[in-house]
Amino acid sequence: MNTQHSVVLVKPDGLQRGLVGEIISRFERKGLKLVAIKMMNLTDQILDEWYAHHQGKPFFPRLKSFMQVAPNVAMLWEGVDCIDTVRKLTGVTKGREAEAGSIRGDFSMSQQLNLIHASDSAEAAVKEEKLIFTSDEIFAYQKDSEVFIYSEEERSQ
Ligand code: 3AN
Repeated sequence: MNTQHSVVLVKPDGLQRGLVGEIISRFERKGLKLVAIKMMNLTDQILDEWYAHHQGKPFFPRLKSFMQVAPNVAMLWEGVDCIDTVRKLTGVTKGREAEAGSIRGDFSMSQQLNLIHASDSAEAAVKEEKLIFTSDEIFAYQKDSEVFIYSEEERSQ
């Protein structure tokens, strides 16, 4: 099967608001496969690389310190076209503009406190997976329900 990985972080606001289970549940119910999960404090070094595209912007220092006020829950999800699927379930960056039905659309009012990070490209997913997970934290296993999630044709591609 031609699958991708997507890195998801439930950020400090999601953890504080008790939304970890809700967020995991949305990806599980969609049919994505959880292949890694852990709780961690994000270091300055990780955040500088993680948000390299925001370096120099006025909100960057605030964003960094916000990401360190509590641990993050990091996950790796797997599926066909996983990156776009996870972004769709996540919703656009500004919570109050995100589509109803998406995680941000249903639970966030803010641009910074938007609960969740999700990889936005294949290149970002590879970079983020390396920054967060070691190979022994990522699990390869057979998900038996996959025969009811993807067609035979999709599974053979
Ligand atoms: P997304 O999280 O939707 O991929 P990015 O990569 O543009 O959006 O932004 C990364 C994070 O930076 C966001 N999740 C949000 O917490 C924060 N952020 C983005 N833009 C702003 C902004 N204008 N003001 C404050 N925080 C921001």
